[in-house]
Amino acid sequence: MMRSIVAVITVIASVVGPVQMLRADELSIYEIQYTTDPNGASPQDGNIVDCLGGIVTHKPPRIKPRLIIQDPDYPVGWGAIQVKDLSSTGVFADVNVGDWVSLTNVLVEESKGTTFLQYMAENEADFTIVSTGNPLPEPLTVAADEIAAPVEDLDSWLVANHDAEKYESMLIKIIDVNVEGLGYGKAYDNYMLQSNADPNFACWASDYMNDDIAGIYHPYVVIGRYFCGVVGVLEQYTAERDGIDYDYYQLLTTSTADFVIDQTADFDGDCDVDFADFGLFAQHWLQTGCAEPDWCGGADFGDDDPDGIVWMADLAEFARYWLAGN
Ligand SMILES: [Ca+2]
Ligand SMILES: [Ca+2]
Ligand SMILES: [Ca+2]
Ligand SMILES: [Ca+2]
Repeated sequence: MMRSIVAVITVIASVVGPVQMLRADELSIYEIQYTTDPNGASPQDGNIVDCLGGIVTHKPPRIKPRLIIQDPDYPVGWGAIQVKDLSSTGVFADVNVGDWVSLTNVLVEESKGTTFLQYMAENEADFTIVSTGNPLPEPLTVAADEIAAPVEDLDSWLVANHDAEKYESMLIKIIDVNVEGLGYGKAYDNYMLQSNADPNFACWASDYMNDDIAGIYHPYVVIGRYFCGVVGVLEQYTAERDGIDYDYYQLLTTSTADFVIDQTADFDGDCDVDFADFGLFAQHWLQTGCAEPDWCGGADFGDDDPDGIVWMADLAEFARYWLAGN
């Protein structure tokens, strides 16, 4: 009998390997973030996990060391997460934007509404720079109402729902907005970006993670300012201050480049320059008699002033904007 038990254990051990080798598979960011819970908390909250990680999209200045990483395999939601160095030993000093970082033994923790991978020495957390120089994921363009501003009540500012949760920590872009208010939020550093397409829609933004901040806000952020587009990392924030409860999502800009002001070659008005814009430009190819105010749909915009015909000079100009991404 004893011999047969030993034999069975030996067989099991040979299949599953030594006990100390047993560990959960590495989780993708998606597997950590994805939830159907209306409150949006990670199903891994409280667990110590290994994570396949993602590309570092931002390494914010001035605050407790952290990385924001995004997995480009999940471009439409649940694809990014924040990593915070709670050991404060400068472990991420040599990590750069564009590096792909994977992590082991990090604690998944919901903190003030946002899911973090907490990097703690006592858990023997570790990380690997898997590759460097990766292109950053393209910011996902969303409508302002998809990350809607919270609704004010007597003693609260709360979002109506957590539908924006899937964008948490992802690079996203909203287009065609104006700055319509300053001084919102728990730290009074939020501003309102109101949609020009539908003024009923607005979202909150903040510059506290911006490399190029001056004072509370980036210098571009003034009441009434128009932006073709604003890019940022979305963060949820929950807190109580002065008897007021807050629960909101804020678009966190990362640098001056996140404020898109002018897109000269953006022919379809979506605040980028891509193949769709080239299609509209090409419709005017070799058109003559271009004149004010339309200048052949704007296609007569070559590097000298408009000359009335859409030809090589205009194509070269378009190509310059296309290559520059604006
Ligand atoms: Ca959240
Ligand atoms: Ca989350
Ligand atoms: Ca465009
Ligand atoms: Ca021309």
